[in-house]
Amino acid sequence: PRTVITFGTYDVFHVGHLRMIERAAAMGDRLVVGVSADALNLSKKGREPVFTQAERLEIVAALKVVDEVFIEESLELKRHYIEQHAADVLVMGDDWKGRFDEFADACEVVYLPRTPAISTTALIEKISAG
Ligand code: C2G
Repeated sequence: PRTVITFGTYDVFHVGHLRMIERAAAMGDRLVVGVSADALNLSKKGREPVFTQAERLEIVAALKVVDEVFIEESLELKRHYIEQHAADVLVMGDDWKGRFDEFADACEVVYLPRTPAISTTALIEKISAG
């Protein structure tokens, strides 16, 4: 079986997240998703996520196409996660294009186009504007 791995914060879960996860799942037989830890998100984006890592993990784990989830503690552990889950393919959105090419010796690395015009940041702004 071909195992696919993908990573994300998935905060304020939206259809852009869903489509990326569904397309990742379609690339193999088994999908493993790493959900960014709260601390990782804070260091990466400079803000606390709206939902905690436990809540974000629970939402992603409930998706029909997701077989396994885990908390991604650090960006530096990507190779470890790929090996631990015996991933054959790493799928990432093209906002990360080129950033994970170094893992091409461990698995296939694929960047998929993002869904345009939707983001957690834009949603937060829309909601706070009232
Ligand atoms: N995404 C998308 N379309 C959008 C928004 C997001 O396809 N409009 C995809 C992203 O490209 C990513 C996934 O949804 O593949 C999760 O997005 P984020 O939660 O923003 O992920 P990010 O914080 O970039 O975390 O190890 C890397 C990080 O954990 C990735």
